[in-house]
Amino acid sequence: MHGPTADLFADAALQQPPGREQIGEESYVLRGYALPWIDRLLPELRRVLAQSPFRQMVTPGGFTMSAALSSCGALGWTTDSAGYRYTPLDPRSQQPWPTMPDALHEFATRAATEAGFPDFSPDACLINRYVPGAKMSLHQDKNERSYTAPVVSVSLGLPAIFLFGGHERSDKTQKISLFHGDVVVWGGVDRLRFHGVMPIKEGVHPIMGPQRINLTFRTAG
Ligand code: MD3
Ligand code: FE
Repeated sequence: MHGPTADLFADAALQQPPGREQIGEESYVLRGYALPWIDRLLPELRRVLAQSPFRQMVTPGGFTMSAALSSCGALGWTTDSAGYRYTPLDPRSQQPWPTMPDALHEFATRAATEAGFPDFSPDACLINRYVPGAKMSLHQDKNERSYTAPVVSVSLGLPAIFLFGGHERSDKTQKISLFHGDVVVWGGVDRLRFHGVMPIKEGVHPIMGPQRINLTFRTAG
């Protein structure tokens, strides 16, 4: 077969479904997927942060993280001199983390379904805040009890350059730009790949102001 028909099929085979970019064997960027949800998500996020405000945490090695963190859901991720772990209590208040708002849970399960993970039910939502200059060094997420569930992340505010590496720290990384409203779903074989965030560039986002907030939904327990 020759001519325009053959080209049409060749192109179709290379294309992702609209708005779904594959970035790994089982990982997808859903561009702008959160935009229709923003007006439902932000008030819930504000409620969560009023109860458990952002705080900068210290790594077991004694370094203060440049990103500030909070959590909602049954389990929240924390770090201090004793190590990285999930806890049922906010160490700052010694009270349970704020419950995960229904809108956040529903959002995360729908996004996961969109990427081929229809059974996702997160029990932890980690909330990272980056001001310009803040970054996250290359790491693996290894504190969850099981790695069969995917991770769903949503980027809000200032853009970021996300670094997606391989299974060894020294593996080459690909750079992926993430913008306000972008959602990424990481599953299966990609779950333990090294990843990080380059220092956030100076700027002011029209809705979120001079910051980037990233939510990651996980099955931790
Ligand atoms: C890829 N956060 O909180 S979210 C983290 O933008 C973290 O705040 C970054 O890495 C951020 O641990 C990236 C995307 C993400 C989260 C978990 C992953 C990517 C992942 C686990 C495995 C592979
Ligand atoms: Fe991570």
